[in-house]
Amino acid sequence: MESDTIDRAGVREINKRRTFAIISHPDAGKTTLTEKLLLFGGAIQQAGAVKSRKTNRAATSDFLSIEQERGISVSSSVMKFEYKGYEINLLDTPGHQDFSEDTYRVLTAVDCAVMIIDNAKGVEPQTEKLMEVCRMRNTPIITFINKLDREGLDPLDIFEDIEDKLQIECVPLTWPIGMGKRFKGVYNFDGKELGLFSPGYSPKDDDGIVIQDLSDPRLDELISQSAADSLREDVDLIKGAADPFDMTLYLNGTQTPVGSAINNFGVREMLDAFVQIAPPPGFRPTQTRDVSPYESDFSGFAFKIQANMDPEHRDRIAFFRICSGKFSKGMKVKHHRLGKEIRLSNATIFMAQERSHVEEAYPGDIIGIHNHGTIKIGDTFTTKEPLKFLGIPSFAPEHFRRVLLKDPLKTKALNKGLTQLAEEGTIQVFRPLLGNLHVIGAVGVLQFEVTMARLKAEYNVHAGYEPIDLSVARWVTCEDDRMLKQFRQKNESSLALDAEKCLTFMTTSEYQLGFVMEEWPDIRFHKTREHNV
Ligand SMILES: Nc1nc2c(ncn2[C@@H]2O[C@H](COP(=O)(O)OP(=O)(O)OP(=O)(O)O)[C@@H](O)[C@H]2O)c(=O)[nH]1
Ligand SMILES: [Mg+2]
Repeated sequence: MESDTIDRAGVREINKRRTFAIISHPDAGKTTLTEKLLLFGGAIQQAGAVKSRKTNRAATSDFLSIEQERGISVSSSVMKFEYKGYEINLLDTPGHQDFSEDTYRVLTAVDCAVMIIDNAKGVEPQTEKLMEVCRMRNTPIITFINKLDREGLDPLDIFEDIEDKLQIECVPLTWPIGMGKRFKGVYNFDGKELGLFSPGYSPKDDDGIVIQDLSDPRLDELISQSAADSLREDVDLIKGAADPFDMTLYLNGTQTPVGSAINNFGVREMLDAFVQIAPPPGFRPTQTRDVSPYESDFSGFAFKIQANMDPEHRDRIAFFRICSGKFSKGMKVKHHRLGKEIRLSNATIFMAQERSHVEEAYPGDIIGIHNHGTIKIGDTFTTKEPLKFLGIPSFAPEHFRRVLLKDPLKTKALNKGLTQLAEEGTIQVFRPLLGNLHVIGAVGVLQFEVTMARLKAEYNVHAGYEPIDLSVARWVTCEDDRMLKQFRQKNESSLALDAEKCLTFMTTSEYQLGFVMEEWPDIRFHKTREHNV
């Protein structure tokens, strides 16, 4: 049942919050943009050069050593900063499809997304997949065309590509003037003014040269007559062709405002537009009802677990999205899966590289809760009402390996490592009902490498893996307990328990699966599973 409304100070705090994920195909520049945003928000002083190992300064948001070595993001990270009176929670996600489960989980915890398109590549396959996930949840999206310092596609072609492949209508916020070496700046449709880029521009400068009127002859001097003419032409064309920005269409995910940038330039414009149009925290669905952020009773859910974030602490953190009410340090909440009351005494907020203790937090905020194995992905905490927030999927793995351990003395450490990494969703772990194997399963094969590297770095376990003749897994349930028991007896050698002790059927091919499904029509075989339901 809905509780009272939060007090006025609370309402003000909620309305200041913007919680968003940055998404795209690998390598489009999410982590780089994250750093730029943090720089503008004053959260960090100097951006780490992504992929530049020479400088020894890896990107702030790529904290796992594997990520720093490879220059890719393997896992999402959360950062909070303040900008012009707004409290921004930003989640940088991995682009690589092998880590897409992590990205999907993050999308359940945000109110909007920023999608990055590489100027040279246009819409890439993984972006299309992510768009599908956003559409499932009607997540509003702002698009950002990046890397304009390189030669790329004509911006109009990119618009067409986005509209075609992603089925979303584009409305330009800013328009690039030239690209690559000819890049001169951006035209801002909203203020109808032009920001000109000068080499050596730094985010600390206020703005580049600003020209208020496109017909100003100074423009021809500053960017050459031909560039000025083609800009005037482009702007006329777009004004005629593009629909005007419509807040309702943006909020329901059918229209996307598009900005563009190179390095630092254009990022401020994007951020200014973002805080104005991105929605504050909204309603969130649970099994029983939708929860409004303005309800006074506290509620929220864990959408991600991360072990050993800080090598010096060796702890496990549950990333928790607050959905309603106010968090205050030391408050007691009901942990519904365990049916227990717990005290949240030691929560942290992620400020770029640092974590600081949080005294108060509001809907939209993402806080880190220390966890000794009692919090799992999908767990809901509330003041009292038994709620269960929805939409955190686990996908059936498609790749399988058998874990090999050379040193039998490390069995305990291996079990611990695999259990914790499975809880995080880094990998899925299966214990066959027969025998003493560890089978690991993944949606993408890079997850195996990450698992081995983390076992070594964080648990001091040197393990390897070898192929195993499995390629399909399905979680099985049945309304009839007796039938399930029978199924279990007949198929014992193909059954395993996953890390949450859910019964899983594993076999060599879809064909084999089809065969068994036909034989057992009352057994349900699930390809996805909601966490902890
Ligand atoms: N020229 C140019 N390169 C850029 C720009 N932004 C990012 N890059 C480069 O693009 C590469 C990928 O950048 P990242 O920020 O790591 O990309 P990402 O989207 O976070 O990649 P994943 O997390 O692995 O999906 C790096 O080498 C960056 O230096 C830009 O505006 N211009
Ligand atoms: Mg990245």
